[in-house]
Amino acid sequence: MSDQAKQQSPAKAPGPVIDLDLNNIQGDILSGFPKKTETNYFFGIDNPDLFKQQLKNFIPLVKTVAQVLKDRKKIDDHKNAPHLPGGKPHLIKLAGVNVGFSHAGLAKLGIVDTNLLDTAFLGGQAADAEGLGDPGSGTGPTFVPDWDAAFKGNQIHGSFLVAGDSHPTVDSKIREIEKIFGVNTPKSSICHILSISGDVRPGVESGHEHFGFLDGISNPLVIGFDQKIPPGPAPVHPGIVLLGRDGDNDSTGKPNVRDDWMVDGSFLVFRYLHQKVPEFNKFLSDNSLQLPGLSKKEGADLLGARLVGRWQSGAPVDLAPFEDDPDLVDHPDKVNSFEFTAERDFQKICPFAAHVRKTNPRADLEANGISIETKRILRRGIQFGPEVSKQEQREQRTIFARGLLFQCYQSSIVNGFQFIQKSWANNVNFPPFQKTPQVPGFDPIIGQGANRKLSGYDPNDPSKELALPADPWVVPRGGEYFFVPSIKGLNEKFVATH
Ligand code: N7H
Repeated sequence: MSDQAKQQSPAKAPGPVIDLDLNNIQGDILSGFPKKTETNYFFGIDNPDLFKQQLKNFIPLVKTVAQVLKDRKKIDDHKNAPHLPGGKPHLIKLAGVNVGFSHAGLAKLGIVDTNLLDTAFLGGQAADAEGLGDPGSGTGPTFVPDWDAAFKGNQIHGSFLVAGDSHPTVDSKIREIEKIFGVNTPKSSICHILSISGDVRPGVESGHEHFGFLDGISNPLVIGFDQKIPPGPAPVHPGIVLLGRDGDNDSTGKPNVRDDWMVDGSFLVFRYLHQKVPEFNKFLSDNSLQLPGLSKKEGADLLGARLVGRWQSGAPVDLAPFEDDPDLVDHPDKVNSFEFTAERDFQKICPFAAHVRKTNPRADLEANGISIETKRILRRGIQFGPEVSKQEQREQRTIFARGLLFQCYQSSIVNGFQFIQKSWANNVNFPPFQKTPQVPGFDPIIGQGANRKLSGYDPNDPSKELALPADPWVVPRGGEYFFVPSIKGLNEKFVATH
């Protein structure tokens, strides 16, 4: 069938799915690549016909969910294998490759994507930046975000996501990909726009983001994929993440109509978020909470925990309100088992605006009969940039760029990332329904807007408000929205048929 004929083939509304086809779904989506380092290789497509031919040789490199599960098993077996006394197990050499396309990229390839149905994706992230609250100049059509040039002008058509155990492994995979697409040769179909690499932080900070908090704890479990469902937020239907699967519904609850090639794909949001770590630490120290028996440092740690909703250890404030309890983190049955029901109407225990409460309000909405299932996202970020230097610590200001390569998957950016950022994090009146006159305020970590403040930071007097710095600690410097197709989708829609 010609490409054009395929584009005109009738769209299908899929029925409920029984089994997920793990060989058809790109690996990072459901299982998350095991990784010590990851590179986002952003490219433009110069020669669409040639690209479609070369893509045939690239698809075998794309790691599926089934393959990532095998990789994870290999890693477990390796960790459990007997090693020489005193000898540390080395990491096994593993790489994972995925690919996504922006709307501009699909347009360049002549792919009609109307049934992707996502206005955020169709417009691209730069067009969304003002609505997300990103700083910039101008307004409406003339708005230009304060982003790095590469992310402006819709020039990014796609992204190769390459993760692995080390830089040499990832670099050699990238060279393999570049060879397939003839980069730097006369037979090149793409141009390399920018690569951004992230690394897991070293030593005891491994797994912690740059402000020092353990990350990657709470992600939605997916019905039909995750085998164990520990206590915590309800698992989500696969269609919350995958297009065309059970739960991928429109606002009236009817299954979204998708084209065949879209099924099992997912939207990837990439955000290049810089973090001002010395400034964040200075703020915590300057505003350290003065409670009986707490040192200045402990008061600063308590304030940090109340801004995030978890201690740096990962222990939830809702379960450990005034003192860290790192043991909670070692118990899968406890670490996510809270609903903000300990105290729903006041904020002595956890501020309404705490980052994890804003981004997953749990019983704040669900106890009022409002489902949050469609607002759940699967986060897959990694840190970039060096550790804070002695000079930065001394001068309490950022000199070297660092932060989070934020990535999340969902079947609707409008319901997922965009909604969380705009309608929850930036919305001072969210979460609603509390029986106090206090306005919750901004999410102190990612909330954007003028006159940023939050209430509830001081457990002694939850009505007190804390003014946040006009220059936020998290600064967006770019980003894009991508569609990450299934293997079938790649083969049937993207590869040249002649
Ligand atoms: Fe957040 N942080 O260190 O403060 N985030 N986040 N995030 N975030 C979470 O539960 C952080 C960002 C969500 O289910 C934790 O895995 C930082 C964006 C959601 O309980 C920590 C940045 C968006 C959750 C951080 C950042 C979200 C979550 C707790 C930017 C979406 C799960 C660890 C630099 C718009 C909530 C964990 C739940 C958790 C931090 C960005 C969303 C520590 C530093 C842009 C949904």
